[in-house]
Amino acid sequence: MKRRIVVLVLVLSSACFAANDFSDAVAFYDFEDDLVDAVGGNNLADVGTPAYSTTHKEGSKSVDLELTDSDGGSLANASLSADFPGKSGTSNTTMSFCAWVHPETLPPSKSAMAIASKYKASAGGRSWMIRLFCDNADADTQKWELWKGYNSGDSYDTPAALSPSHAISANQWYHVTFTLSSAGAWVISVYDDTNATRDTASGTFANGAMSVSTTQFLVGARTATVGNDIYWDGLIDELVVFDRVLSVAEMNQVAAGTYGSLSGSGPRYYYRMMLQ
Ligand SMILES: [Ca+2]
Ligand SMILES: [Ca+2]
Ligand SMILES: [Ca+2]
Repeated sequence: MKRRIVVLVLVLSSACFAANDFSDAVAFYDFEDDLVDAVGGNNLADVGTPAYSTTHKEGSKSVDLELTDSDGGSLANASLSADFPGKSGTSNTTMSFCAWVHPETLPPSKSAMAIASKYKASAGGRSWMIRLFCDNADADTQKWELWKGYNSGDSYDTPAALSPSHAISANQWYHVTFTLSSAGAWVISVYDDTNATRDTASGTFANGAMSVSTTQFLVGARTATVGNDIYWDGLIDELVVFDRVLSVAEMNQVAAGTYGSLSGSGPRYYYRMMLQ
């Protein structure tokens, strides 16, 4: 039998595909005038009155959350997709998180601003939270912090922190990422867009896996015992949640806009093979 292989090679310029492909993500918010999840159906409801800014890192807009208006986005636990990290009734304890953030102000001493959370600051509600914190125990240094609950969300580990090599400033872009494994291993890695530097810290939480909880998913705030608190002040863009641990190399791809199947640095090839 005659067998012929026809290979069609299509060379795609990376310039034509300078955007991430998040089709393998749990949730992806591009913040182009709304709080819609482009991949997982985890659409957020407005908290306060979020606005949209043309200062952006992806597409043409970012979301602009005002501290003074208590702005954010929320989705109840029961409405989260089945693969969402920390969803109650699941074993979803492995995750990665990426977002571009551009604070308009910095938190004062002993204060924090949450980028995103599934974390209620009371018993039973603690899963995960990423935030910016002004550490009064360390000369009021601004740090990125990852919080994780355990013991059915009743308790929390000593927070993981990243102190970057350049001081964190208002009105600059940072690509903030973290990963969390089911064994409690964590990585916080932040790309400072202004200084073109990446800082990474890693470790293992003492108390194992993250607790799942019935706490809502919040962008730009934390769930308090009553209402929400530690609101974010500033811009957030290209927020993405995964149910696996990304490598730092993949975090770099996300920051560079080259993450996903039809993207990459340099030409990519598409093979169509027909066996006859
Ligand atoms: Ca955008
Ligand atoms: Ca603003
Ligand atoms: Ca503001």
